[in-house]
Amino acid sequence: MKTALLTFTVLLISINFSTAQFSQEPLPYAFNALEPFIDAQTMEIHYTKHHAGYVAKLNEALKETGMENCGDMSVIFSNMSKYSSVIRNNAGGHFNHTLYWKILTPDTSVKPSAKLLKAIEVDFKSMDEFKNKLNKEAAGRFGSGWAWLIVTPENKLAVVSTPNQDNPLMSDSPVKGTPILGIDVWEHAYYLKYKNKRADYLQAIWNIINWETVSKLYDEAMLK
Ligand code: MN3
Repeated sequence: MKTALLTFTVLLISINFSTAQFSQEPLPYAFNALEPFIDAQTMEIHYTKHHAGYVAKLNEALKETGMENCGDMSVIFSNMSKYSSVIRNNAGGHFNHTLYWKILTPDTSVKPSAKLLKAIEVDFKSMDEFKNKLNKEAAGRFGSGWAWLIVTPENKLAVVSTPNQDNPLMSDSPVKGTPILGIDVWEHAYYLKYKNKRADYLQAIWNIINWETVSKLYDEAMLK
């Protein structure tokens, strides 16, 4: 009986330890759904190779360091400097892409909530000024990285950018806040269709922003 219980316990522990901590959510639309603004091949490679790669490498790195049961992503981000650069890059990569898929939509008719629109007008003067500011930040990010609309700790909206797969939730990020919209400006996000013309990708992406999701994330961030 004791042996059986021990075997059962060992089995439970081994199942627990072999469970991958993080996984990709299904893409909420087809690979070709964002055409012509983002092409199907880019979406497929981006989701099944790049994002999937970040998740696999993150789980592997956590397992190697015995940290696979460290908790959720916020635990990693709030203690960022304690983790290796492999965990940093791949945890960021997983979180950032999960947000990116969510804030895009094939439905080109969605609008921001009245509350979010008001906040954008207060903090950036107008929707156009906001878009220009974000595009400028995204175009100006040298090399690979992200441009964000964040809710700051003071509950203001701000446009910032971060290098590589960093984001404003990381405890050692020079810009801090809750991202509610993130634009991937790595070349893998646009190069097949737009080649070197990052600015064209940045113009096109405004057609497919899921303002419903961004508005919901804004409400959630304001409650924090
Ligand atoms: Mn990417």
